[in-house]
Amino acid sequence: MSYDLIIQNGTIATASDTYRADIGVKGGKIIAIAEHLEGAEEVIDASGKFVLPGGVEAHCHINEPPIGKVESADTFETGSRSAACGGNTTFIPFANQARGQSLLEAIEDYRKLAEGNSYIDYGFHLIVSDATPDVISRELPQAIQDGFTSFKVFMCYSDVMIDDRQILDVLGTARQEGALVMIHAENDHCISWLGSKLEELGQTEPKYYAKAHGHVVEREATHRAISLSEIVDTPILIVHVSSAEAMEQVRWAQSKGLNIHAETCPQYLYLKEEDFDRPGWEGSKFICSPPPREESNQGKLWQAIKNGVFDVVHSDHCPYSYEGDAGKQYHAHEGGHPHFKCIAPGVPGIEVRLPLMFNEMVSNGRLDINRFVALTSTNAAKLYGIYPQKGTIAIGSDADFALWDAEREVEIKHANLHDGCDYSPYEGTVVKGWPVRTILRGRTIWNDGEITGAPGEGGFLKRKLHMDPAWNAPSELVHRYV
Ligand code: DUC
Ligand code: ZN
Ligand code: ZN
Repeated sequence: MSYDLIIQNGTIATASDTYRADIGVKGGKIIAIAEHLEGAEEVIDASGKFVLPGGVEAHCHINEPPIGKVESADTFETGSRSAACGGNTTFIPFANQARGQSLLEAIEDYRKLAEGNSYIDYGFHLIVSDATPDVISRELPQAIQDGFTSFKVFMCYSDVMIDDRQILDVLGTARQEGALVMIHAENDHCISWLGSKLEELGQTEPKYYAKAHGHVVEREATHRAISLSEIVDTPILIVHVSSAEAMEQVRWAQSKGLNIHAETCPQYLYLKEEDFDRPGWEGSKFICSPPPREESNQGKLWQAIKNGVFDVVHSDHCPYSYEGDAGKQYHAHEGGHPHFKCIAPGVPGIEVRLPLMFNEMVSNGRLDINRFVALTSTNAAKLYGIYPQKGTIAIGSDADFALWDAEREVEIKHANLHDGCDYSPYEGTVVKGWPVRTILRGRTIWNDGEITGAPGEGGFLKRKLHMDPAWNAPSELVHRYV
């Protein structure tokens, strides 16, 4: 037998091409792509299906520490299982440094949580919440060498945010080492001032969350993040861009020649501010940071996706259960009514990211399938240093695939999903196109309703630097400050 596995008769789509071919796999790698292959221990007939690179989910919060009494609903086992059932073969959650904690110690803590528990391959972005001189000059460079080549900083949330000067320091190390900084861009002082004013007016229902986190709050911070990146002359990626006004800042920076990357998420393309108006505590299901915006905002984000402003679309899966006293309604159990300040921000969505995007991009014809693959797999693999091992179908790449039935219509019901949460904000949404089989390094881990993988089959990915010369070459147009 020449191959461990042959995938026959499928239509391969990568970020650049769509064509009919068979794929031969040996030792977990793609070793042949040809019109017709024979001689394998296992043959999968992919007639009528698309064969795509496995999804790369590069923004998700798994097993993060509790916020007060509110606990993450996913472990590495449940989060990776859900990701696998949604067509993903790689995910990159965060390793969250607590204030006062060594960054390298935080990495070890998360490695222990993940080891032996993940269904799919994984790396970690680091959340830098304590940018001490030792972290900046010793721990970060060490972590980058160890394969943690991207990190996130927050411009809001008192327990994790760092100030502009500290962000400049982090960017300086990123520039020196060639790493990528992801920035959560919302202005903390504005959020807290607006929140207090709303509270004084008695405006505390979930819908007022969107007012405290208004467009200007995100737009200002986005512009400031871009300025910090310009000063240090190093690329950044603005995560979870929700507001068209923030997106316009990114577009402006890109047109100026700055190396600004951007991500948006399904919640900003499917959910709306009006969802907060649902009765009782229901509105809390949609609270995330930044929040979903008014419906007219969605079209502007779609146009920006078409125009290439966004590199990636990720779920920002951040699961807090709806029921119980350790989730969205913990305050109800203490006798409270829905108050936007007392609801943990985050929505689950790791399993439905790819179907939601396939539905709008491919089934509804907004983009071609190659752009879908680029935005949900290939670009993340490039940005985060795992390409071409991940994110494409090519000789020598890992044999990671999602087989898609482009005709299958599915109504999203949380009861059919596989995460550790207890609701989906997309409940009742009907999508066309579904990942019917997920293959990790040649092994089927999800097969049309059946989980065939196991925790521990996913391995740690030591990531390379993100540098892609086509994207990150210094711009001739930009003034150099340092
Ligand atoms: N946004 C969320 O909604 N939750 C966790 C962190 C974040 O940035
Ligand atoms: Zn964030
Ligand atoms: Zn997030």
